[in-house]
Amino acid sequence: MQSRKFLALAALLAGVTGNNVSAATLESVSQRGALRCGVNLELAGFARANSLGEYSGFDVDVCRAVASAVFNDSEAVEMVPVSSGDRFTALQSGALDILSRNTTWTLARNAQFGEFVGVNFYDGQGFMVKKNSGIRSALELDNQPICVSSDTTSELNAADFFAVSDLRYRPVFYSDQSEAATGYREGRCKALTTDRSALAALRTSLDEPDAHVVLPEVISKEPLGPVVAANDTEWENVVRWTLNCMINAEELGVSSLNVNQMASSSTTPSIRRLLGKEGDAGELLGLHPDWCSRVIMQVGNYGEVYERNIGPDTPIGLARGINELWTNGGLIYAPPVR
Ligand SMILES: N[C@@H](CCC(=O)N[C@@H](CS)C(=O)NCC(=O)O)C(=O)O
Repeated sequence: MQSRKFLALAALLAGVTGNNVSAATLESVSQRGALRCGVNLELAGFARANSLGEYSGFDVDVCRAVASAVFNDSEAVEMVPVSSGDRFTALQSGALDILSRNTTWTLARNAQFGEFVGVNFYDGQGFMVKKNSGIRSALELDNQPICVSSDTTSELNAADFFAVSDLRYRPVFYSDQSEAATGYREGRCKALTTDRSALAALRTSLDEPDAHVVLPEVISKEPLGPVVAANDTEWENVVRWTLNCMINAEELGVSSLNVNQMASSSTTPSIRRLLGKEGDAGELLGLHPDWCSRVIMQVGNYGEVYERNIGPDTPIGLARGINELWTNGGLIYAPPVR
């Protein structure tokens, strides 16, 4: 009787598991020898290809970090450029293993399209105008044409902002970024609206960046982060903890410059756990014990990735601001490895 009950339970559990686990992404990625990462078509500092077709940027580095954790090879990534309109369809169709493309975590997207593994950039939406327009506040944009990407949170937030500010909203929609930039440059819109980080990036690609100004208003919360398909907890954890590895490394003072030495001689328990010298973090993720050391060695910690791609010393020139570590008064905070 006892054993029959047990068998029934085991069969039930097997059935439930069979239904819920849709794809073993870690396994299929491993077999393929590369992961497929959906990135922006072109956004300076975040995702951009050089003349050889090699991608780099802040969002691209999330993909490279996961490739380092899984393959010990930051190059084992196939970059798949996706637009704001096709990013979620691409993720759901299985064409992408990760979507890492200035994508805002919202309830509806989480419920419908996939799991956000964390936040790699806390952003907010703003407006950019030509300096010589004389406009110095978004409240001066009543009934002015506003360039905005379709299928974005930008489109929705702008509508909210104009409604609550009692201003008339005149959106000019575009589905292609270069078209929008051209439209804005040629004066078809008085302002361009999207995430402020993207405005900073787009500004650098205009002929005379100094002739444009980002207005002071921040009209929304845009927590940007990588997304994976739903129903694959194992893969979700690999991507989530790769991001957490980079954040924890910065907090613990582990960088690409000292990771080897830290791995061999640090006696700090949290550093030893992060770098696979103690505990079973790698095993729990289905990865090599050195998974996080490899990420830091090949890609760097969160701060290094930030400074290299979008920090104050780059053309994008974004101060850390709220994207400082929590220990420095910012919002960047990763749960512990233990
Ligand atoms: N974070 C926002 C906006 C992201 C977004 O797609 N921004 C624009 C401006 S940078 C863009 O990439 N447009 C190009 C395109 O539509 O492919 C979202 O997740 O909806």
